[in-house]
Formats: sequence, C-alpha cells, structure tokens
Amino acid sequence: MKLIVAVVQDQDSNRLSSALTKSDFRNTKLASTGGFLRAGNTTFLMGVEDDLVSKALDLIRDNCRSRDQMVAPVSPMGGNADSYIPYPIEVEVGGATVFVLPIEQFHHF
Ligand code: 2BA
Repeated sequence: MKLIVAVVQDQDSNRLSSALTKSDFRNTKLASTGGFLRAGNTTFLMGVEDDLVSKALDLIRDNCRSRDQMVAPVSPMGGNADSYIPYPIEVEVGGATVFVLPIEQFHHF
C-alpha cells in the first residue's frame, strides 16, 4: 500500500475529489497554503493499494490543470530583503505536485 500526497489548486479540488470518489478511491482533503505564493491550495491524502497507484495518478493528472498565476509584490518588512519581489511576476502553477510514499502499517479501527 502507498500513501499518495497530492497538492492541487483549489479550483481543481472538487472535480478531483468527485472523480476519485466515483472510482472508489478514498481520499481526504486538507486546506493548505503554498510557501511561495502564500495562497490557498488543497492537499489530498489517499491510501492506495500498490496495483491501483497508476490509476490514481491518471485521475489526478486528468483532473488538474496548470495555470499561470501572478505573484504580487511582497513587502520586505519583517522579512528578509533578499526575498523582496518589487514587481508582479507570473509563474505556472500545477496541475498537481504528487508524492508517493510507502506505508509501513495501515489501521482502520
Ligand atoms: P507554492 O509554494 O505557492 O508555489 C506555487 C508555484 O510557484 C509553483 O508551482 C512554482 O511554479 C512557483 N514557485 C515555487 N517556488 C518557486 C521559487 N523558489 N522560484 C520561482 N518559482 C517558484 P508548483 O511547482 O506547481 O507548486 C504548487 C504548490 O505545490 C506549491 O505552492 C506548494 O504548495 C506545493 N509544492 C510544490 N513543490 C513542493 C515540494 N517539493 N514540497 C512540498 N510542497 C510542494
């Protein structure tokens, strides 16, 4: 069994959750915040049998789109001046950032 951790954009989370549930993949959604954009995103936790991992990855790939997002200027006040961004820049976010981890034990009490 594997634990899939997938960070997706909020705009994709309902569609992905529905697609996963429809295909019988149990999933948990956590509200999360990206360290770079400091904007909300959604982290999915999924416990998946080994032979179903690739099907789960296909569903994530099919339901998460990459988008261009503007990064607003960030004030250096209270922070490090090295990280100061004086003007808006555009970055491409997602579709999804996915980690697949081995599970040592799984209990469902
Ligand atoms: P954020 O950290 O808010 O990053 C949003 C997007 O900003 C990233 O999209 C990437 O295109 C860009 N970005 C991030 N750090 C950058 C930097 N130092 N310089 C220039 N551009 C940078 P994605 O790569 O698709 O990541 C989307 C979200 O996935 C991230 O949001 C973060 O919440 C998560 N994530 C990505 N890589 C991760 C990792 N190695 N560990 C944990 N979470 C990660």
